[in-house]
Amino acid sequence: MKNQPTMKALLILDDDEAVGLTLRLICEREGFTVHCTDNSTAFFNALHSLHPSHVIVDLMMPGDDGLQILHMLAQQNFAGEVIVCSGLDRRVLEAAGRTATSHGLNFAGTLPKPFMPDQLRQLLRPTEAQTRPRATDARASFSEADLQEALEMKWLVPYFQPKINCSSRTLCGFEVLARIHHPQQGIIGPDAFITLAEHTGQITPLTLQILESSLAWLSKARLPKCELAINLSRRSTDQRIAADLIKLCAQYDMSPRQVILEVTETAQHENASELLEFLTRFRIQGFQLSLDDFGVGYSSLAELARLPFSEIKIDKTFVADVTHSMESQKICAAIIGLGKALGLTVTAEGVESLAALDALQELGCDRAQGYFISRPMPAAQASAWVPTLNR
Ligand code: G
Ligand code: G
Ligand code: MN
Repeated sequence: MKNQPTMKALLILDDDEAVGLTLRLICEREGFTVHCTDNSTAFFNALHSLHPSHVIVDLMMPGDDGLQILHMLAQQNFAGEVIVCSGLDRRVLEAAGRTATSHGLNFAGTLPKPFMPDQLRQLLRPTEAQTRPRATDARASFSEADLQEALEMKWLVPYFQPKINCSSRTLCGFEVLARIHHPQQGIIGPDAFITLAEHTGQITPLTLQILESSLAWLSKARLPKCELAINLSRRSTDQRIAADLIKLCAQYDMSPRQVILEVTETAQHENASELLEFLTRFRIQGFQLSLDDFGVGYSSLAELARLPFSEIKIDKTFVADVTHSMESQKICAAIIGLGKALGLTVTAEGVESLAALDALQELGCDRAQGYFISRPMPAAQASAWVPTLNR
C-alpha cells in the first residue's frame, strides 16, 4: 500500500456487532473516523479505500483466521497501527501480537474481551514506533570490501552505553558498541557488519580496533573505577586477541579487572574446548567475563555451568516486558536468583523505563543498561555523561 494512511481513521474487523459498536463509540469520541466490517473480504476492500491509520482485528471469527489476516496485512505493507482483540487467553493474545511484530507490522497492543475504555484509549495513543523511522536493512548493501575499507580508513567508531548500579543508580561502566561512520552512508550499526565480519575473517582486526580505541578513550576519560565491557564474538577466539588485550591494558595503564568481555550470541562456537580454553585464559589474567543475551539462543544453562563467567546479562526481550508480563517478570526473577546463587553479577539490558528499573531493583538485579538510562553515545558525550535518574 503506497498511499499515506488517513490520520485518525480506524477500521475494525469483528463479527460481534455489540463489540463493534462499543469500539466505534469509544474511538469516535477520541476523534476517529470509524468503519466496521464483519468479514475479511469487506475488511480488505475497506482497507484499500480508506487507508486507515489503525486497524483492530478480532482473532477468532467463523471462517476467518486472525493470524492469516495479520499475515496478509504484512504482505500488503500495511503501515498503520495494528491492535489485536479477542476473548482468548492473554498468553495467546500476546503470542498473536508477537507474530504481528515478527511480520514487520506496527503492533500497538492487544485488547482483551471484555475491555475497559481506558485500555483501548491507551492503545490509540501515538507510540514511539510511529515517530521512529523504520530501520533500513543495510546488511544487504555492506560488503566485505566495504568493511575492509572501513577498517583501513579507521571509520570504525566505538559508542559507549552506560551501565548503572540498580540501587545506587550511579555509573559503573560502559558497554562498547561498534559503529561505522561512513563518509557517504552515514552511521552504520553493527547488524550490518558483525555477522559479515565473522564470516569473512575480519572479526579479529575489527575487535582489536575497537579494543584499542575504547581503551585509549577510557584511559583519558578520567573516570576512575569505571568498567569497560567489550563484545567478543564466539567466532573471534583468536589467541592474538588475548595477547593484544593484555598488552593494550598495560600500555594504557588499565587493570584487566576493569575490562569485561561479553561473549555474544551471534554465532555458536564449533569447538567447545577451544572456547573454554580461550575464555579461561582471560579469567586467569584477571578479566571479567559476561554471558550476553542470557535466556535466548545459545546462552544456555549448560554454558553457564561449564564456562567461567563472572556476569550474566538478562536478554532485553525479558526486560522489555518486566512491568507488564507476568512471564517475563518471573523469568527475570529466576535469572537473578540463579545469578546470585552462582555468585555472579546480574545485569539487565534493554531497560526502557523508570518502572522497569524499579521493578528490576526490587527483584534484586545488580546492574542495568538501556535507553531509559542512556542510548549508546560517541566518546565525547560519554566522558561527560552523569546519571540524572529519579529514584
Ligand atoms: O546497538 P547495537 O545495534 O549496537 O548492537 C547490536 C549487536 O551487535 C549486539 O548484539 C552487540 O553485541 C553486537 N556488537 C556491537 N559491537 C560489537 C563489537 O564490537 N563486536 C562484536 N563481536 N559484536 C558487537
Ligand atoms: O550485545 P548486545 O546484544 O547485548 O547489544 C545490546 C544491543 O541492545 C545493542 O544493539 C544496543 O543498542 C541495544 N540496546 C541497548 N539498550 C536498549 C534498550 O533500552 N532497548 C532496546 N530495544 N535496545 C537496546
Ligand atoms: Mn553485549
